[in-house]
Amino acid sequence: MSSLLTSNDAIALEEKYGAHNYHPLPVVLTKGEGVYVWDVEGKKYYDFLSAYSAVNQGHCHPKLVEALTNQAQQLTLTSRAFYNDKLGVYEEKITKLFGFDKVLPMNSGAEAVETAIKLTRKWAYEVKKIKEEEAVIVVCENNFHGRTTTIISFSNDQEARKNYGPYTEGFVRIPYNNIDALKDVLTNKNVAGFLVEPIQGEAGVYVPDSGYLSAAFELCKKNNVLFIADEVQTGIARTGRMLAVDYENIKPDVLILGKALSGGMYPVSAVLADDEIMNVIKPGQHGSTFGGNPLAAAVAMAALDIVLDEKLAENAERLGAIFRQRLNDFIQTSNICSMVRGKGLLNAILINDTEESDTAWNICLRLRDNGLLAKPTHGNIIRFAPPLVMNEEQLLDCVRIITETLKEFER
Ligand code: IF1
Repeated sequence: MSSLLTSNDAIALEEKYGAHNYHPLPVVLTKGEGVYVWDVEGKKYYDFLSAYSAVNQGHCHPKLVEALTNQAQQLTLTSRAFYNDKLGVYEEKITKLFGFDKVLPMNSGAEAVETAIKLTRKWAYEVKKIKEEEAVIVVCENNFHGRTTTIISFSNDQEARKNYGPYTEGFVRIPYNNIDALKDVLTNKNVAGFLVEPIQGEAGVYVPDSGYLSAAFELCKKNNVLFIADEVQTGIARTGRMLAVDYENIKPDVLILGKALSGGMYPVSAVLADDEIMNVIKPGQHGSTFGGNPLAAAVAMAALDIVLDEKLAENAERLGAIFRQRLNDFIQTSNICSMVRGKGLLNAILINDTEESDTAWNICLRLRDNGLLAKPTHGNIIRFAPPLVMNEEQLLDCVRIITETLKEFER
């Protein structure tokens, strides 16, 4: 398959006419199928990023394409001014699947995080009876929850927040994976919620100590504080369970989903909670034009079915263990790579060089030449997150490509 554009043409067009808010790896993709993508010159690659864990079900999954195209020929958007025949069916499916009374459907992950923040504040004032305008939400150092003005207000990543002020108030940041820090901050009776990623993705796939999330959950319960799990990146089977919090048998008070909730086919996000929390939002108090549209509902139902029918969580757990084992074997004799960490098929390696070096970037350029696409997160960390439909043979082929490429950078 080739495209009318050459890679250089496509890159030049984006350079000239597109905002420079990204610095993509120089590869121009024109087709995706399962674990593979092709560039405009016809070269084939393993996709080891999955659009930041949005394409867990694999590129252009036939059942997703079928759900999208069938619904697209019937009804795509009514707005919530009227009912439609897909939303209620989807709401019943997703609430029963994750065990909550209700869902509030949105579009992007950031919109779902913003919805969770508004929901938590409203619950704080109307149920917990915190004095209005004084609710505090606790977040973690090195968090990533999206890029709206409020969300970057509680980020400590200067790239994400600098010169976007004035910033939204009402957030306190504590160290991640530090239960004493949470205990201390919860002495403040104005704390309404604790917003946390079960694994910090963008920060570099930081997996907290076993027991941290359940201890945090118990502390929140004890202090009548909502435990808000942002599973936009870790959810939908990515870490080897349907949700990353499942490893510690936690049912969050508020659950945030996005990305692979649609399998990358359409922007779909969701906030789930039980009635005592969700019912604080009354008609006209929150919403969005596209939130809960029939096209999104149809795609999300198919995306969830694929995860269950194809046992993607089990596959992610099994292949993730093989991946980390093989990379750890390699690390024993490597001086370029010092660590591999992650859960399921959300993993990252640390490159033995400074944050400022471009070694990780250069390794990703060589991985591209060798037929595998990945991208560094911060500085010297490379995230590896293939679609969860990968099989063992393909995974071992990717391990070969990764280790052979890393060897080229051995000192
Ligand atoms: C970019 C990062 C990943 C997320 C979590 C909410 C959102 C995200 C845990 C917001 C989005 C995306 C955003 C995208 C790159 C990617 C990313 F590098 F930015 F941080 F995955 F790690 N919660 N993450 O990871 O969801 O509004 O994007 O749908 O902005 O560059 P969104």
